[in-house]
Amino acid sequence: AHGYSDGRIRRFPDDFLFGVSTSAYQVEGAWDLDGKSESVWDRFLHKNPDMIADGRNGDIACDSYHNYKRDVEMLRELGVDYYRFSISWPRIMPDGFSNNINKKGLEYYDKFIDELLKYNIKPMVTIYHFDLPQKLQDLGGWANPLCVHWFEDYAKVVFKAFAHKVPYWITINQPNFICVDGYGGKANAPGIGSSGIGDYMCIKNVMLAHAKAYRFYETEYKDKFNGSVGISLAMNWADPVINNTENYQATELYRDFTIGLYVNPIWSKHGDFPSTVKDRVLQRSRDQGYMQSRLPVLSPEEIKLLKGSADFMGVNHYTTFLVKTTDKVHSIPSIENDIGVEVSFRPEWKKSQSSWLRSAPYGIYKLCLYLNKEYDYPAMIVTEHGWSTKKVLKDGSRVRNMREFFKALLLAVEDGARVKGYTAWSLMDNVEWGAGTSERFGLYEVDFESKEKTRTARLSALVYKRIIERRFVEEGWKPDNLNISII
Ligand code: PNW
Repeated sequence: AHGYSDGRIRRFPDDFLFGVSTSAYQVEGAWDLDGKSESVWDRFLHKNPDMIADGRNGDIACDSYHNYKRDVEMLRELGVDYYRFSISWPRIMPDGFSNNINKKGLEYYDKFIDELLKYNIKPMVTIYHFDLPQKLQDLGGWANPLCVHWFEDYAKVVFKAFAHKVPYWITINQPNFICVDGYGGKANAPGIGSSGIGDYMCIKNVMLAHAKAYRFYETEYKDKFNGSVGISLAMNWADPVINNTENYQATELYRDFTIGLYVNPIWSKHGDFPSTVKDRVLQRSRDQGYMQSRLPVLSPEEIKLLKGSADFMGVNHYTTFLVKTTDKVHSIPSIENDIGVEVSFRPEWKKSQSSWLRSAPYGIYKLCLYLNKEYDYPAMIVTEHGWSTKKVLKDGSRVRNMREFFKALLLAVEDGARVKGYTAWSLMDNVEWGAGTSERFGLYEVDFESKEKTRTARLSALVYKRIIERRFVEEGWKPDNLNISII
């Protein structure tokens, strides 16, 4: 129905790279070992244990801090080109600042990176994936403009230690999740609940922090090591629930708030936040009795700093939402009210184990073409895409979701999308933030009850391995059994 059902086999380009992803809080465990200090997620889930769907927090998680050799074995089994993982700020800088650099923390990542390189697996390092040192949260965290410099100092330490070994860098994962869910909302750390205010303060600071880190690498290391530095943005697709002009316009504004707010400053011709978003927040602020906008302004210098500050666009894509307008204006500010829409799913889109995630594979095709049109054919890497199930080894729904996604992605590549790589979320089951381990995203299942946190390949692991080997999607292919081994 969406054009990729013409039966033609499309191959991944020869230089297309395959990887898998995790993040530090979600897999490492060892939350207070060897000098690591408390992160905002440690604090948040220790303080609110009832908020975790199954009560399991990241204190131990997959215990990758001790099991990292097994993790590399799995990467070899899959045959991936690279591994995307994140570094924990409070593990290497327990006070948040560079006065106290934890040698043991650096050693852990150094050993791990060497283990990857030994087997020719390229590290793709996310410098920040949600786990701010609690000590910096006590100073206001990302709502404080000083956080831009705190992050820059942290990024310098990380680059200095690993720039010679790491070809791919992601400064920050999903500013919208950090800010809209963590500072606007209350369900994610640090849970500030200042929607329409704190979220916007955070967004400006996170974007500037990214740009500072990018510029530092550009100046100090680009010539020497020629690595690529990007940022990962959550980019779900959105379509109008019913095709009429009003919903179409609402959908465009929704895209500007969820995609453009983060992409425009870096990739648009003139930089800055989208004018549609600036206009809407100013309008709503005025309606609420505030002469000035709740959305902070980017100065000409800041606009310049941000513009072009990425070698690739990291696309985290999971699903598609349907949008319709609601035109109530509330007296109390919120980003939801600024956007002014309701979102839903098409009832026939298959459900995953996560309420926010339905299968609508055509979304990646439309998203890629939209990004090409709006932002002049940016270089992209899909830095996350995945599917959640219950604890089950025969994960047919994940296999289906992956195959459909690849078919739509390959069609987008054929139609001009410059996608250089794909990263499955996730290598293995892990702690899904507030969802605990009730939602499983892994190609490998993790037995959290066992002392060893035993990892077992799922059907999807074998299918992914096969796709990496053959470089196209074989519709009916099934393995004879669920064994996987290193070849
Ligand atoms: C990502 N949505 O977050 C995160 O980067 C990962 O750490 C996380 O484990 C993974 O998705 C699976 O949850 C998202 O609502 C959270 O569309 C929510 C959405 C997308 C991504």
